[in-house]
Amino acid sequence: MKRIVTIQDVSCFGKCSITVALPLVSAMGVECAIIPTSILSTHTGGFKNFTFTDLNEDIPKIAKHWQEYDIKFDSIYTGYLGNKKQIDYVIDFISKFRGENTFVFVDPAMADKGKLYAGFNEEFPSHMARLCSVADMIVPNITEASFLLGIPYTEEYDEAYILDVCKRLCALGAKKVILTGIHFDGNKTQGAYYYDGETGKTHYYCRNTIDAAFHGTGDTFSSVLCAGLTRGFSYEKAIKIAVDFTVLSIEKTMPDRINHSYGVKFEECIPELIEMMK
Ligand code: PXL
Repeated sequence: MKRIVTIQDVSCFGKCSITVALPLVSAMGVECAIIPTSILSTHTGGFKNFTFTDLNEDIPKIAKHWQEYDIKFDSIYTGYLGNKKQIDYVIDFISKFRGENTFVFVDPAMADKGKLYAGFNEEFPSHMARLCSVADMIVPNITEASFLLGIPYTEEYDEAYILDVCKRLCALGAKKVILTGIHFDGNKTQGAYYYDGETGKTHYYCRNTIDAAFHGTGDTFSSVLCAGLTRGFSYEKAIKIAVDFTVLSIEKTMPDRINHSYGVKFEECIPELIEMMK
């Protein structure tokens, strides 16, 4: 069995980060260890007065204990990180736990729709860019990509622009990029655009756009994608499963979209996820 360690926050209510990664990575038949980096009462999207307690100093302590047992991971999967200090500790963790075949997957979860999430200052993306520079694969949306590169955010683009963004992200140091939420036909469809900085290969997989926004869909996509790639699925298969599962989770939530905008009902789709892997 393959083993992932995911390093991100625990948002106690709201279905994102670790509360999405653990069930989905497990459902995909991959062992999931965790390093919780902060504890929040809810995620920061749409809730007011959420609590935030950082666990910064636990990160090196957990790493040191694991080193005593020579614990190894097939993949290191990072998501939302709350401050610069956590990013520094995570970069240090990667340098200590990266073996020859370790897959380092970084979801620079920090922004959407042109804006940084609540609580991040304008300096934060430069620290996330340092983490991206050591990744085998990064999975930003177009807002995050713009912040990482320090370029204006736009939803008006063509494939040449997207390819250039991918190339510039690889120039930061990331080996492969998957841009999420990419559309080329006036937003009738959207999907994931893959670029391999080593071979120059590209791949695009999209589905019809659903006109609604839910929190945690990026984490749903990343968790399934990282687990699929860790299992050894081809990037085409892993991307297809991750996009199709995210779309299915959104479709299942649509009838209850007003009450449930804080997260998607991915739990009801786990039987289909297992089918998709066959
Ligand atoms: O889903 C990304 C995410 C993770 N963790 C926290 C968040 C968000 C998005 O808003 O606020 C705490």
